[in-house]
Amino acid sequence: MNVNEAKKLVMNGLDLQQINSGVYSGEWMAAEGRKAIESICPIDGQALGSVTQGKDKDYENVITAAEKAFKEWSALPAPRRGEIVGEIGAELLKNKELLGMLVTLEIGKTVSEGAGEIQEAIDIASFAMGLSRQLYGLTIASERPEHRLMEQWHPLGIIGVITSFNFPAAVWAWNALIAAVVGNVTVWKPSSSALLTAVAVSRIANRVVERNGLPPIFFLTCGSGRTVGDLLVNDKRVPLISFTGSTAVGLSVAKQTAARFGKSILELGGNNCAVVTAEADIDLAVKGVAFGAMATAGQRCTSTRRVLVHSSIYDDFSAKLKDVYSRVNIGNPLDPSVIVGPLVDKNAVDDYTATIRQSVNQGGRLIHGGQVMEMNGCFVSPAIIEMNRQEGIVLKETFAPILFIMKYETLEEAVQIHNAVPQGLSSAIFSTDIRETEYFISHAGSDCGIVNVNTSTAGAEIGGAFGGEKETGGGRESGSDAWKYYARRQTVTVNYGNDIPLSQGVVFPV
Ligand code: UN1
Repeated sequence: MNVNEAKKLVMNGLDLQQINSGVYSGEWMAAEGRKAIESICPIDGQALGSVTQGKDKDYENVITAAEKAFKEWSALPAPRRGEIVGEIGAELLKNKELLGMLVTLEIGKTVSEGAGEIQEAIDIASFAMGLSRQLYGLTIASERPEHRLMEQWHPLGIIGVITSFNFPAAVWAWNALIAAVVGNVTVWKPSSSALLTAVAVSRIANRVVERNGLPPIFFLTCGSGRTVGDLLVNDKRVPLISFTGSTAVGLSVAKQTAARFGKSILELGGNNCAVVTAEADIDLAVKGVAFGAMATAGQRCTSTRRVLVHSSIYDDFSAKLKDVYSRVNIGNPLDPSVIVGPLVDKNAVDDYTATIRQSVNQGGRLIHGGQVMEMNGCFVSPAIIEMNRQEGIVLKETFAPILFIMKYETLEEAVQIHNAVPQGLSSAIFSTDIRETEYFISHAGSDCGIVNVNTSTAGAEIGGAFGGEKETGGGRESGSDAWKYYARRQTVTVNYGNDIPLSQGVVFPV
């Protein structure tokens, strides 16, 4: 399908023609006198559409509506909230193909990955629905007679969700749908590279809430980080900010929220590494590393950026990897045979070129790719760069398909190199030897939040908690018990006796 056909299909199918507003407070803000921001399609460099950005007063309208909606939403029993979130999942499923294609048009994912993105949101909806009947608290044995001690979890209120371009629907869903079953409402500031996806998804989710006779709970404020982002991050009425983006911006978000005693969930940069040992199934490792490094054109937080290969298999592995790279189809991501689409924008292309240049200046040998393609749009060829030592540019995250390949001799040395970067999101080991794989997942092994054995650093399922250590920010989102971040814990002591016995044996004879 060509880009113009896809644009027509998506804009009509999702009924996006009439929406030109990027602010939703229960109704779409009127456009007059507001600045429009364009959404540019990275496949052809043309505008896909535009939405308007609000002013301070429009932001106030959103927060006022959110405070009101929170009262009503949090009063519903959690399983009822879960049913509504389940219905949102069903609506997303109905629109999966069109929404996936919109993701392809806005940020350049392949059609399969665009559909996968929406599937990830559907998966989290069903997870959240089940969770709505399992928001358990504890009962604790009290040291006092005729006392009961327990803990329960209450919603926080308004959650600010700031997302990046690369998972423009899924990461919103991780936050907004889990927050919703816990009883919260959300205000979303999406990336300015994925505005229409944010409009489309918010509209679908709120329609479901409204048809259940409730006020909308998924609010939207499109705009730049410096305007809308700062308002949200510094707003005392927003007790939690969930931020996905760069380490530099994340650090400032953390400081600003802490300064007002707000909480933050940070999902920042990754510099993910795969270790391929002498005992690896080499063909499987090649596939896992190729997917990790090239999927989403290397623009996932979980993308494989480094591969450490045992010296005894280094030549074999790198020859096979180069062979896979040379067979990869780069181009229009709407074409199902294409597996590497464009980078998100021209800035990303500049970062790619600068990183390749710096790597070569720092002693790297470009053994595959590394060129900007002579095509309209933001296409580059995935690069493999051999490095003798891990230093300089290798320690930085570049959101592009650039893979650094290095040699190692012992697994201890590999783990030491693996961990010697500032980031700590995802990691992988490829080995058929249980002693090696167990070592890698032990406390002495990978220091990341996510560790994979014989599979890629990228492509985590929603059932586990997602996030990482060190400069990745320490946050956890999505599955497992990450829901607790969106709740306040309350410890409850109930005395059902006729006296006031005191804890720690204290006497107070009044
Ligand atoms: C991200 O890049 O911010 O694990 C999220 C993965 C996806 C999510 C990535 N499920 O690659």
